[in-house]
Amino acid sequence: MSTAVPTPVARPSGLDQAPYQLIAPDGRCDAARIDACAVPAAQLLALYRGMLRIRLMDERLLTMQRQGRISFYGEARGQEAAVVGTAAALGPEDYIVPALREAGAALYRGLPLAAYIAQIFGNDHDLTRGRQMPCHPGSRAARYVTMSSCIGTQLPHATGMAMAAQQLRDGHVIAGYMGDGATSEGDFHVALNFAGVFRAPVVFVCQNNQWAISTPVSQQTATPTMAEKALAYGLPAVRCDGNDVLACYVAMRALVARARRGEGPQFLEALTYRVSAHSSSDDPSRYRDESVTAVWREARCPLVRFRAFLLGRGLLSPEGDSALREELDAEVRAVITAEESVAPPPLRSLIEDVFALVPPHLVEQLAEVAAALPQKPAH
Ligand SMILES: Cc1ncc(C[n+]2csc(CCOP(=O)(O)OP(=O)(O)O)c2C)c(N)n1
Ligand SMILES: [Mg+2]
Repeated sequence: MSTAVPTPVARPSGLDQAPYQLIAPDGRCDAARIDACAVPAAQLLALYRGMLRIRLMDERLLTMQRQGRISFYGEARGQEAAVVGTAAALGPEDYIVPALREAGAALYRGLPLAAYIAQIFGNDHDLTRGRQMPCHPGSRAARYVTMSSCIGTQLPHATGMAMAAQQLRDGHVIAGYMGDGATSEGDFHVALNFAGVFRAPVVFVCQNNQWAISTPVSQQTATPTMAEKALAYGLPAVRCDGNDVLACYVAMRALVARARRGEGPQFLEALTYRVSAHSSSDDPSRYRDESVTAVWREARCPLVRFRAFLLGRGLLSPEGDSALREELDAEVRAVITAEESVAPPPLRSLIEDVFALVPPHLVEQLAEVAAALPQKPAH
C-alpha cells in the first residue's frame, strides 16, 4: 500500500471526449469507414426522410403558432439527427421514453402525422382529449410513452420499464431520453444508479443541446461532458456528434445491441445545439449570442450535412431531394388542413375516461357547466 498522499483524479481517463463522427459538417467522409458501418442505402434514405419531415413540420407549426392557430409549439430544429438517428437504431419492439424533443422519433416509428397534429390542436381526434399540452403525443403502437413536462421524471420510468423487460426476458430495450438540463435532476441520478445496480437493458440518450431554457451548459454542471456522469454509475458511455445522423445511428445501434445482449445499461451523449427558441413562449435573443446560434443553424445544420453526403454518394439527386421536400410538405399541409377543421372534444369528454361509472356529482357539475355556457354547442 502506498503511503504517499494520493493525487486526486480530476477526469475519467477512458472517455473519448471528442465526439464520434462519421460525416464532416460539409458532408465529406472516409468511404472505408462508412462502408464498414454496413448501413443499407434504404436505411440512409429513411434517415434523411425522417429528418426532413420533422424540419418541414416544425417550420409549418411554428408559423401557425405565430398566426394564433395553435397555442404552443416546441421545435426540434437542429436536433433532427440526434432524434432520428438514435430512434432508428431501436427495434420495433423496443420502447421510447422521451424527454422534450423526440416527437419526430414517434413519427419515425409510425405515429400517424394526423394523430400528432390532432394532439397539437387538442381536437376530437386527439387521443388525449385535449388534456395534455401540445407536442406531448403518446403512441402505444409506436411504443412511445407520453412525454412528461417535468424534467427528468421519465428517467426512473425508463429504468423501471427496463427492469420489467429484464424480468420478463422479452428482449426489449428501453431508450430513455433527456436533455443536458435533466442531468441536474435527482431523478437522473436515481435512474442511472438503479439501472447500473440492476443491469437493466436501458440506453439513456442525452441530447446535449447546450441550453436548458436560458441556462447554458457551463452553468448547468461543472463536468465538461454529460457522459462522465454515467461513468460514475458504472454505465459505459459514448459521446457522438449529435448533428451527424449516421454517427448517432451507428453509436446507438452498438449500445442497443450491448443492452440487448445483457451487458447492462448504456449511455449516449449526442452533442448538438438548440438552434430554435426553447419553445414558442421563449425569446433566446434576450440571453444568448445569436451569432453562435447562426453557426450551428447554418454551417452545422444536420440536414445540409446529410444531404451533401447522400448527394456525394449518389444516393440522392437534387431533383429527388426537391420531389421529397414537395411530397413531405404537401403531406404536412394536407394533414393540418384536415385536422384544423375537426371540432374540439365534446363537453362530455370532461368527465369521461376516468371512472368506469361516472359519479353523480360529476354529472351534475357537467350539467352546470353546460347551462353556464353562453351557447349550447354540441362541442
Ligand atoms: C422539474 C422541472 N423543473 C423545471 C421545469 C421548467 N423547464 C422546462 S424545460 C426546462 C429546460 C430543460 O432543459 P434540457 O433538459 O436541457 O432540455 P431541452 O429543453 O434543452 O431539450 C426547464 C427548466 C420543468 N418542466 N420541470
Ligand atoms: Mg438542453
